[in-house]
Order: sequence, then structure tokens, then C-alpha cells
Amino acid sequence: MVETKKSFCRMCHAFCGVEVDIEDNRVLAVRGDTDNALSQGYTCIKGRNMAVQHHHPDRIRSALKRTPDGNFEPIPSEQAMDEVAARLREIIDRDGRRAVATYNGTYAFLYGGLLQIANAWHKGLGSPSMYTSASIDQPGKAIAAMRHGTWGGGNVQVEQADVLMMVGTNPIASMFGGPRFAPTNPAKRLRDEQQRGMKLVVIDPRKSDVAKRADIHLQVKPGEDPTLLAGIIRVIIEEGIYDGDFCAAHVEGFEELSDAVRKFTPEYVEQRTGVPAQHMIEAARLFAGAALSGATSGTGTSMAPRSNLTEQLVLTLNSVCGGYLREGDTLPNPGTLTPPRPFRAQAMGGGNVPQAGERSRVKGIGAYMPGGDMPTAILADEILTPGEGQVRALITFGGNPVVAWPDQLKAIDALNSLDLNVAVDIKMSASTKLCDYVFGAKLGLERVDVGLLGDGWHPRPFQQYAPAIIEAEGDVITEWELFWGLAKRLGFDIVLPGGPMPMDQKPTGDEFFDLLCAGSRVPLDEVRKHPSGAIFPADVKIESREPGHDVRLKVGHPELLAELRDVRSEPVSEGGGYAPDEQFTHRLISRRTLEVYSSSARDLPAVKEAGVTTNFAWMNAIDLAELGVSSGDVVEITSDRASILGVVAETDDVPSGVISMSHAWGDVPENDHLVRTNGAPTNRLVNIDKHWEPYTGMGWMSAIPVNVRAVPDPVPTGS
Ligand SMILES: Nc1nc2c(c(=O)[nH]1)N[C@H]1C(S)=C(S)[C@@H](COP(=O)(O)OP(=O)(O)OC[C@H]3O[C@@H](n4cnc5c(=O)[nH]c(N)nc54)[C@H](O)[C@@H]3O)O[C@H]1N2
Ligand SMILES: Nc1nc2c(c(=O)[nH]1)N[C@H]1C(S)=C(S)[C@@H](COP(=O)(O)OP(=O)(O)OC[C@H]3O[C@@H](n4cnc5c(=O)[nH]c(N)nc54)[C@H](O)[C@@H]3O)O[C@H]1N2
Ligand code: SF4
Ligand SMILES: [Mo]
Repeated sequence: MVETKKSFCRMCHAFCGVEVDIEDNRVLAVRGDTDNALSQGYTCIKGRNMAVQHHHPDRIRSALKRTPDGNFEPIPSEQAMDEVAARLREIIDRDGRRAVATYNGTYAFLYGGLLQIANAWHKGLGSPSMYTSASIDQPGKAIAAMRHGTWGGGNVQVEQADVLMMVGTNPIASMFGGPRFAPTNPAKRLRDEQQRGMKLVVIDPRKSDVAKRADIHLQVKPGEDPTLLAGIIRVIIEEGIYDGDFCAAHVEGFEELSDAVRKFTPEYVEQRTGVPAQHMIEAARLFAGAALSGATSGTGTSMAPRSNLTEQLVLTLNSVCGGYLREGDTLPNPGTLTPPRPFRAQAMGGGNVPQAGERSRVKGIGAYMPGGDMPTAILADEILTPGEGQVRALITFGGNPVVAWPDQLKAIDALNSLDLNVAVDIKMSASTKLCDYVFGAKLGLERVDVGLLGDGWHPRPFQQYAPAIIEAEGDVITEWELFWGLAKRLGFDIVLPGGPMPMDQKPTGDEFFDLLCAGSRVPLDEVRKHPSGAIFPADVKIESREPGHDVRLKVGHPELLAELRDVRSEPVSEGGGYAPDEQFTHRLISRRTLEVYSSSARDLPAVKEAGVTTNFAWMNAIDLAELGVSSGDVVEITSDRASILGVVAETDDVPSGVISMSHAWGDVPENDHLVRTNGAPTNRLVNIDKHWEPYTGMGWMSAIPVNVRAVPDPVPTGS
């Protein structure tokens, strides 16, 4: 008999509500749940193929152990945990606790509670070596906030804005959109707000999906956002159209900022960024002239050079124009399964990046992420650099270092040099193939879950609880069971907000979430009562500034000023854009593709049928003609670090000199010949030792200077 049950999708962070038809423990069909107040029936191609994902023949169905001949043999998960714990014990005894690291990738964010348990696990073990994909995602945002400060009353969101500026984000494909645009059903929400009269400004080197809908699209040269944003701020200051009252009450460093941007004249900005001066001025006037405006940014700005500076300029622009909610305004989402807290119309923090956390042994970089974790951009070096504290064991939860960490060749060297390499994944990936042990993971419909990641970022206080609605086949685990199983074997406690996890008997999924959500504004039991999830209204008004509180937003922060001076003194090439020391003809920029999620979903037949067979190297017709290639031909793309292959595809969306390509495809270099079906890893082009950002260690992962040449179709190496 076919039964229909409710859940939510966890193939990306948008958590769309779904209705699932099930018969004999098999998923037959998945549809958008029109009763879900958040997603209102929206799904994308990935979510609609959840049945195929769950029953995919390539799924790992037991723990796997590498054999001496390099193959993998299935072993029971409990036995694998015994063996991994024994190896960890040896490493800890020999090299100390810091030698044990975890890398918590994309799926450690998507499943509720994994980051919290990872954090608690590291505390219990006494190892500071916790790493996540967030520090190779948009770490510039964390640095910018620490330098500039944040606003305690919350940001103007798309729903309230008269003008929204999107810098380097394309939510229609990514469901992301930055701090002022929550992920859900982006195309409709943007259309609704534009119909209300909201104006949209987009800054992107590519005519992205949102750029095509923009009132003004500033098609900046890759990596030239600092110059463009400085130019916009200059216009706003010179024309006196900033929010004077807000600046007088809450901002410091305005004079220093005015001085620093003075040299970014419209003429200079046009010559360097390729954006016509008049266009830039119109965008500045539109943004600053509106009653409520907000600028938001995504990964385009954080992957490109000078990510800390660009993110800080976005914050600075918002502060100068007062793009924040004010005292007495209603907060759209005060959180649901998090404890209640006051929201105040006052500046918080800012000043400098705390250097008190664990120090890396590499590049003088330290732990700076709000969760206290270490920057992933230096993890390969932490593994490769001998000496006290060297990382010798790595456990990866739902991540794919070989295709995601900046500087692939260094990442592969590091992974191959570990004493113990373990992962929890759903399939054999470019990275799990290098492991000693792999645990098979349960997928969304097979586990109890709560969408904790979205708690504070949904446009409304929405939450949903999802019970397990099918039973997983085989000996597969939820990731938190591995944390728990190893802690039990190694003999330490894991303390969650509601207290320590019981260690004598493994808690159930529900008990785990009860411990996690203790003290939440809405009790988890209340959330459990709503199968389609619900908006749990709250009338939280933004409170006034505390008496005597005199923290201000630092728009003239010394590091911002110093970086702006550096930008202004950089060499600029004749055609505009930063001139690197070597000659390169093109810039390769990052992008997301709707049909896949980083390295996930590309094995779904529907995705291939939709034409997404590889991560195409998108280039314009002029460039293709110059190279003598056409769509479907293979090119070699070379940076100052390494080369990859790419299957070219023609598009009008990028100007000459720009290649737009998605990340996290491909494999190790030996498999480059599979580019047509497997794609190419753009992370290999990143030269992490030549260019890296202060504090984060981020390499240039977008706007990468490259050369391109036509090459014959590749054949396997050695044949
Ligand atoms: N050059 C370049 N590099 C980049 C980027 C870029 O734009 N350009 N982007 C960066 C960004 S923003 C990020 S976030 C990182 C992503 O970095 P990662 O998170 O390391 O990479 P993913 O490809 O998302 O890895 C996800 C892994 O989880 C597995 N998986 C899928 N479903 C499940 C599940 O249910 N449970 C478990 N346990 N595993 C599962 C997949 O098979 C895959 O192996 O890459 C970064 N790297
Ligand atoms: N379908 C799908 N959704 C995803 C993902 C996916 O792989 N597929 N990945 C997820 C992840 S890990 C993340 S972090 C989020 C990211 O979410 P977004 O940040 O929205 O990611 P993108 O869609 O790549 O948008 C980045 C935009 O920046 C532009 N860009 C590139 N370089 C520059 C530059 O130098 N300057 C400027 N101004 N723009 C530039 C690109 O052309 C692109 O349009 O998306 C998530 N959602
Ligand atoms: S946008 Fe697609 S992949 Fe993301 S949650 Fe919704 S249906 Fe799932
Ligand atoms: Mo990301």
C-alpha cells in the first residue's frame, strides 16, 4: 500500500518541505509540500530526485576498510569503530591530542546538530583541531565582522528593502543570497518583492540569473569589487546622500573613510573595473537615496582576491547608509529552536580580529571562526608540516577535500601522508577513495532530524521536525553516532546544551535532539506537532541601546584603510583590472549550478539528462573563435600553480577574458581524461602559497589568473 509522509529535503540548505510516497520501504515519488509555510510547494530537480538518491546503486551500505592491495572490504560499523578508536588511541599516545582532526564538510551543516556535537567532541577529547568547510566558504565575512562590528538589531532583509544590492551571489541557482536574502524559493520571492517596487542592483562579472532581473547590473571585472565598492561609497559621501543621523549616532571613522575613498574617482573606477562611471553613480544614488536599502554578498566576493576587504566594504556601505532594523521594529525571525535573547539597536564588537585562540603552526594564522574552529585553508599544511602538534589523523564528515580544499595537489599530498584517514559519506568520492576506513551514512528520509541550520536565517521563525520515514538498508549510521561511538571507546564525555550525552547506552535520535534544543524559545515537542513544519510567531521588538553602551561601527577601520591604500597602488593593466606579475589572458570565476550541489547530485540520471554532464568552462563566442574551438571541445586551463582540462560551452553571459566554472567536480590528476563525464577540479588552480588572505589563509579561488589553449580530446595517462 502506498503511504504519503511529510519531510523536508536535505540535498541543500534550503530545506524545502516535501511529500513522499512510500511503498514497502521504497520511495516512489517526492513532491513539494504545498502545506509547508516556508517553501510553499517549491522544489528543484535535486529534491525531486530524492527517491533515486536514496536508492542509488552506488550508495555505501556498510563500513569499508582498505585492504593491503588498495581495495575496500565491507566490515561491520561497530568493528570499524573499534579499530578506528584503537588507531586514534595510538596516535594520541604518540603525538598528542592535537594530532586528531575532523573536517566537517557540507553535510555536517545540513544535518541538525552535527557542528554542535563536533565542537563538543573536540572539547571532550581536548583537541583544538576542528575544521569545517565554512572557513573555505565565506570566511571573509567573519573577519569583516570582527573588524567592522555588527548590528545587534539585525539587517534589513529583502522583504523590507526598497533597494537590495547583491554582490557576488546568485540565489536563483544557489538558494543562498547572503545575510539579507534567506534561501527559500528565491526566484518567486525576488519577483514578489520586485513587483512590490523593490529595486535590485547586482554586482557580478557574469550575467547571472539575478543579474538578468536587476534594475542595474554592474558587470565588474573579476576580483575588482574593492575598487567598485570604494567608488560607490565615494559617490555617496561626496554627494552627501549617506544616512547622517545613523552615522552620527552609531558610526566612527567616517572622516578616515572619506579620505581613503577619495582617490577612487569615477574615472579610475571605470578604467579599472570596466563598469561605466555613469552606471556606478546611478547605482550609488539609487542605493543611498532609498529609505531602506541593504547590500548582501555571497561567495563571489569571498572566493576572489582581497575577500576580507570586499566583505568589509559591503558592511561599510550598509553602515554608511544605515541599512539596519531600528529600535521598535519587529524582528522578522528571532529564532525558534535556539534560546531567546534580546536584540538591541546598537553596534556590537568590532575593532580587531581576536588572536587569542589556538595558533596554527602555518603562516602565523590562528583560530578565528566564531565556533572556535581552525581555518581549513591551512589544514593540508598542518598535516604536512612535521613537529609538535602535527595532524596525523583526519575524520571527514560529509566533505570532499580532494575537490574542495584550495590547492588540490597539496591536499592530495596531505591526505596521502596521514597515519589514519577516515570518512563518513554516502558514496565513494574522490576523497573517500584515499581513506583507510569509510562509514556509510544514512540519508535524510532515514533519520530523525531538525533543520537547525536555517533556524535564524529563514525569512520567518519557521521550523520543522522530520522523523525517519523509511528504514535504511544495510549497516549505515548517522554521523553523530560515530562521534558518540568514538567518545565512548576513548572514554570521554560529550556535553550538549541540555547536558552530557548518556555514554552507557546510545541515545535515540529524538533524545539527541532533545539535548541539543534544551532551553529553546519554542519547545521541540511543540515543533514535533506540525508535520509540515510551521511558522512559530514571535512579537520580538528591537530594543533600545543599553544605557552607557558606546560601541560604534568602525567604518574607518585601520586595516580597511591600509588595504584600500594597497589596492589603489596596485598595477592596473591597460584593459583594466589588476595586473599580476606574470601575463595571463583570462580570469576563471566561480559559480554554482542549480542541478548539482558542490560534488553531490551529479550521479543522478535526471541531472545528466538535463545536460549537466560536466562542469562546463563557460566562455563567450569571441574567446572561442580566438582559441579555434567550439562548444564541446576540450581546453587546457593553466594557472601559476597547475592545469586542468575543461569542456567549453558558449555563452553570452560572460565578457571576453572570463571563464565561468563550477567547483568540486573532477578527481585526482590521473583521472583528468574523464573530464567529459566527471568534470574538472577548479581547486587545483589555486596557488595557496603564493596568494593567501590574512587571517583566513584563503587562496584566490575565483578571479584566478589563467591561460587557455585548445587541446585534443584527452586519453587515459599511460595508454
Ligand atoms: N575552487 C573552488 N573551490 C571551492 C569553492 C569554489 O567556489 N571554488 N567553494 C567552496 C565552498 S563554498 C565549499 S562549502 C566547499 C565544499 O566543500 P566540501 O563540503 O568538502 O565538498 P562537497 O563536495 O560538498 O562534499 C560533500 C561530500 O558529502 C557527501 N555526502 C552527500 N550526502 C551526504 C550525507 O547525507 N551524509 C554524508 N555523511 N555525506 C554525504 C558527498 O558524497 C561528498 O563527498 O568547497 C569550497 N571549494
Ligand atoms: N545548486 C547549488 N546550490 C548551491 C551550491 C551548489 O553547488 N549548487 N553550493 C552551496 C554552497 S557550498 C554555497 S557556499 C552557496 C553559495 O551561494 P552563492 O554565493 O550565491 O554562489 P554562486 O551561485 O556561485 O554565486 C556567486 C556569484 O559570484 C559571481 N562571482 C564570481 N567571481 C566574482 C567576483 O570576483 N566578483 C563578483 N562580484 N562576483 C563574482 C559568480 O559569477 C556567481 O554568479 O551555494 C550553495 N548552494
Ligand atoms: S532547493 Fe532543491 S535541493 Fe535544495 S532543499 Fe529545495 S528541493 Fe532540496
Ligand atoms: Mo559553501
